[in-house]
Amino acid sequence: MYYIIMKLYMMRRSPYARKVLITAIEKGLLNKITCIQVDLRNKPPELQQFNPLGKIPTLVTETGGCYYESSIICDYLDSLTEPKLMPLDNDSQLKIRNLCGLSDGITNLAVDHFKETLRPEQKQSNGLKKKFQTTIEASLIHINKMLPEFGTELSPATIALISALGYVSLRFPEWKWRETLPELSNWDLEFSTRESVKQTSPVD
Ligand SMILES: N[C@@H](CCC(=O)N[C@@H](CS)C(=O)NCC(=O)O)C(=O)O
Repeated sequence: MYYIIMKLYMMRRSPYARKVLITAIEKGLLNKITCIQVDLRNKPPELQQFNPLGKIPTLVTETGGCYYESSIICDYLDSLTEPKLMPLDNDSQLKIRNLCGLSDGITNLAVDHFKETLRPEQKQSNGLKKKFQTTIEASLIHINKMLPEFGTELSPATIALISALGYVSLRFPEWKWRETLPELSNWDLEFSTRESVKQTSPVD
């Protein structure tokens, strides 16, 4: 039994925070976490004290320990309860972390692309935006061909991909990846009825 009350600095639409929330729900830990919504333009000073990077998600444990990266926060939460989302053997772990890296890479590009669209229009680089979009689309095509590697069981890798796809759909609905990549769309839809995925679905 866990009596730990943790603090999660987060934003509702952050794809990184979503990975943590899905993990927390799946691990039965959400009621042990106080979620603190952060306005990135006006960050609470204590966030900076815990995490000098000022990034979200940041998880603070009851004893004041701090976890800085979404994947590490997910690892930590996974360590607290059974059954584990991460497989136990080293080779499987390496494979899962590799797929996480690919999925998080898409998220990083989509976040960078979205940030570019927030700049004053005359300052935006169309070349950069095109490069982000082309790389994301190529990565989605690549992943579409390797879905068996991700599998259909919930794991850190599937959570990372679900979050990446949700964020791309939220920010760039006009890309219509569901129409061009129906296998990937069906894979994603299979998870969409899961309570943790439904509850954390990003809204604009
Ligand atoms: N690699 C980090 C990325 C976290 C990240 O970039 N978060 C963004 C929001 S989605 C952030 O905190 N930006 C605020 C800032 O850089 O000041 C993770 O996986 O946790």
